[in-house]
Amino acid sequence: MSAPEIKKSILDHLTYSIGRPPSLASKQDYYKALALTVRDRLQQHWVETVQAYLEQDLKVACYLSAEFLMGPHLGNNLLNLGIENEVRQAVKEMGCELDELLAEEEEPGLGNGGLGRLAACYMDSLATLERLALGYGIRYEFGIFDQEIRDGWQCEITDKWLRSGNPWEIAKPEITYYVNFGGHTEYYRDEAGAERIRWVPDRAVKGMAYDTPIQGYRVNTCNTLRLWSAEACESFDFQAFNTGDYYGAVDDKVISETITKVLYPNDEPEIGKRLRLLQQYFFVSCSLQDMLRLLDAQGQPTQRFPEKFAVQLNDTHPSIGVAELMRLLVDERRLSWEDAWDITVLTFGYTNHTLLPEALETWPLPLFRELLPRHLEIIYEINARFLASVRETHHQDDEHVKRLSLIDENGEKRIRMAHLACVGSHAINGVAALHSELLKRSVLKDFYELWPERFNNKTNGVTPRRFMALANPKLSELITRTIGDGWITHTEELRMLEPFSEDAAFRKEWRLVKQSNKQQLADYILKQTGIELDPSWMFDVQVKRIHEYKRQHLNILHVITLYNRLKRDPKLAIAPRAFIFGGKAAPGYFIAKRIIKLINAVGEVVNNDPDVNKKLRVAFVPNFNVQNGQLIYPAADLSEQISMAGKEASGTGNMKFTLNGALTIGTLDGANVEIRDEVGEENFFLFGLTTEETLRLQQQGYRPYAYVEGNSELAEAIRLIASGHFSHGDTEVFRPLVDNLCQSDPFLVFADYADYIACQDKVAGVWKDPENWTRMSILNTARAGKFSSDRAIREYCDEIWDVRPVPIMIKDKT
Ligand code: GLG
Repeated sequence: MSAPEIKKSILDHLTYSIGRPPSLASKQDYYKALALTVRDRLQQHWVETVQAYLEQDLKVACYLSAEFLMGPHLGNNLLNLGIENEVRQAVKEMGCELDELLAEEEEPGLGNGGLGRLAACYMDSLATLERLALGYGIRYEFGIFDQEIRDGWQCEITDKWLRSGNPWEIAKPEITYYVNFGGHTEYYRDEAGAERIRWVPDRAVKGMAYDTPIQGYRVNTCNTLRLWSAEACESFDFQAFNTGDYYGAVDDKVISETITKVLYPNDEPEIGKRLRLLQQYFFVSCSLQDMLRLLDAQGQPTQRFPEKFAVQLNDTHPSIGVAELMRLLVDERRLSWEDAWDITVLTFGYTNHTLLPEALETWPLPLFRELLPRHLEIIYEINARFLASVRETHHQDDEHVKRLSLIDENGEKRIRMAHLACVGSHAINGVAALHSELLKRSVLKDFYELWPERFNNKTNGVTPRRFMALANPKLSELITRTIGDGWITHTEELRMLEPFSEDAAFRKEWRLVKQSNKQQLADYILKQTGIELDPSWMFDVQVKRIHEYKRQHLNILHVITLYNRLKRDPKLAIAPRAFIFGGKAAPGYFIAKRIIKLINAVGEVVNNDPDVNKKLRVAFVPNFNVQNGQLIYPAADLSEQISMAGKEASGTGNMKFTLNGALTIGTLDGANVEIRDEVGEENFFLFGLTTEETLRLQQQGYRPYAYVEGNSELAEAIRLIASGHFSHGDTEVFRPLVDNLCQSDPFLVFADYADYIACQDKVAGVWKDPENWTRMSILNTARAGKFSSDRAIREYCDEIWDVRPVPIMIKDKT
């Protein structure tokens, strides 16, 4: 597409789609007209992709996820289509700057953190690797809240991302399904006289599809992200309307539409909320009905379902799908239980994303019975058959059988969704090598002993398109100029950079790029917070959800330690550092919200104290999201990956930093282990207890206060927080945090403190030699190729889904 063609299309859309003369059009109007121009182009690819699917007997990867954290579409689509320069020129001729139009886009924040962003990276890689795929999820009217910081505290603002419309989605009113809830089940005889069961629900909701095209990088494949929105079946209850109860008549509509109103803002959920179960069942039922319709549309028999669809469960959120597919096959399609079960197990794969026991989903039995009575019966039947086979073939004792059961009978009975997912899937994977091992040893041990062949590892990955090519254009230009652009789709080629780490001229260019990225971030932070950062300082960054296990408070203890050292000796020669934090806390997570307050409180004191603020600064970037993440990762010198070992399943931010040349200070947790293996231990700052050591320490009886007594710097830091030094004398505000650490410290912050500080001192030493730091930075990027989501998706496709590449030809390119 040439610049003049783009210009014409934008003007056409201004007139015909938006209805504004150019003289009256706002930036938002121009953004939309441009988005529609780009979307037209995607639609051509999309139609050809669907055509290929219909004509050939192809298998589709279906990624079921309650979250897709896509980030802004425009920039990414321009990159993947390869038309950024033409568009920049076209809009310039119309008096606009492309960057201004890019800034007009509301970020679709339909996810909390790593899990939702992983789904988005996987969609990018599936299209780029020319694999047919459908992402199925929920079109939340309100995504993850916007975070504002007021007086150091997090405030949550509703995310009205649809307020100006969404040019990327296409409503498909013809693709709708009914989803039932409640009621009871009953026996009946079918035409052949056989006794069957049917579900008599007492409510129904309609799910409508909204499709977003997902364009691969420089290929013709364009896949679909299909998100379901809930609607009332009828806008009015006519019965009530006729009797004059007008408001009562629309009640049902209001209730139905609340199902997809809002994303639950918990990253590691523990809440057993009814609406959450409704959301899960709603989107899973729509998605499975949609697959069956696609199968019918191709004239394929139901038996072929697993040959046509590989369905991946992104955590347990969609695991009700196991029972729903059984219901659709047995009750509605009248397959035998055995045939239906074979299809189900061949179809599903299950990815586990967490070992935290409080995050493993279970539903109270009464709630489940009330909403999904038929599914409860099906789960009972699955469980009965499963446990009978376990007793028979494995001669398991009662204790063992109890542990495997889909129903937790300790206390109030609950359905264990992870167990349902394991029983109903032929493949079960963790998201990093360590995590997959720990799964087999802890939460899923009994299942591993039963079916070792089902277990496998799929280390997470991130897309190098968004997180390098788009987010870090300057580094990308330097890399491409040096080794060609093959790395964008074959990140293993980044290895060709290794010899350049010895080239002083190249190192200088590398440093200049980093410097300029840091200046850009500093400008952004100044604008957002009023805090001034010097880009010649080390940028030490921790951005991720705020959670005790991720230990942002360990990081802030380091800041306080340096503060104390400088206060004692203002002339102390320390390497100047900017500590940059960002991340949202779940609105109901009391301690996490105090950690945010503490970071800001320490920042206020440090940044305003002339004794220290020439060497230390602290900034909390409000509202960390995909968009500002794209500014942050390229500007980091040091990446903080300091979770307690054994708690972070993988992490993906760690990979984004490494790809962009940050050095990592980290524990042996999640994918950090593999990052260190790849980049070399001499290019990674390791500290902290190992998983085994943490377990041993906790078994022996951990006494956090003993560490305070044994370490004067730690004692001083804790004393200062408790004394109100950072809170205008208020000794109450941080008391819960201090008490929690001194009394229980569940994530071993104190136990790891001394080693963390020693390691940070080492970091500071290495920083003093910029040539060596740059050498290490280059080697980090050069050796990070494994962490591309392309590698991860190839593994899923080859080892679990059996989904092969299908190049899409554009037949008529007029
Ligand atoms: C989880 C984990 C992360 C993981 C991510 C994607 O906590 O460690 O990287 O999924 O697998 N809840 C999450 O974000």
